[in-house]
Amino acid sequence: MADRLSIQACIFDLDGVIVDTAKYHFVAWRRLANELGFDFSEERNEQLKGVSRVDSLNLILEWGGKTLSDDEKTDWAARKNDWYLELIKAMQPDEILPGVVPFLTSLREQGIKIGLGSASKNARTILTQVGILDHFDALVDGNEVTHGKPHPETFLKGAEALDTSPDHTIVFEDAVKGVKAANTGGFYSVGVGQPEVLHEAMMVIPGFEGLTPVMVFEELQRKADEVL
Ligand code: B16
Ligand code: MG
Repeated sequence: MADRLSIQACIFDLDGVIVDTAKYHFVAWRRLANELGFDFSEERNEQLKGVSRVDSLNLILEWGGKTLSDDEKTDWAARKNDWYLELIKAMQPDEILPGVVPFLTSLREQGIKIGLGSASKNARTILTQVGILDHFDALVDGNEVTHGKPHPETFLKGAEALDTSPDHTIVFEDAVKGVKAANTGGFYSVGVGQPEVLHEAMMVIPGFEGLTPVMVFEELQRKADEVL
């Protein structure tokens, strides 16, 4: 039997874990592509999950075979963000993914600290818009990091802000790059999505509906015991 897990904090990715903003990113990126004279599919949009704004733009331009100067890239990225902000302005609390609020509430009741670790520079706006900003003790977003996921900086800064360490912290992530970031940083990693895609995560959940923190702690403990 491994040492008992002593979890002090949980850090959540935003897009794909707390809310599904990928659909709004897709609409805005697609508008950008169309205005530049090409298109891309929803399947390709999957590859943009968890990827920073500038890296997403570079990928999309590559798909469309377009070359832009740095100044032009800055302009188009700003335009895309304006369209995206316009879309998320209409978001409502019912867009919080099922089971997330009860899960966060239960963590708080158990004295476990809660952080957000997102690549998005709009994370605070989104959490405010859907009314759950006050569930979080610390927020690390795209404005605060130099290295995007799979670099662990986002989550390491989150753990620091929560005054804890990776070996006492669980990261919830829907993107392969985010799971890698959590693992590299020495965190417990929980994938949110499909096990075939997120096989590097220590455990995978389909979502938070019907899930309690204790269920996650016990499953992670079971995995830790299996390793020994
Ligand atoms: P922004 P996450 C990521 O959020 C999105 O998954 C990704 O599609 C987006 O490009 C990135 O944030 C940057 O977003 O343009 O709002 O700064 O999954 O890390 O919460
Ligand atoms: Mg995500």
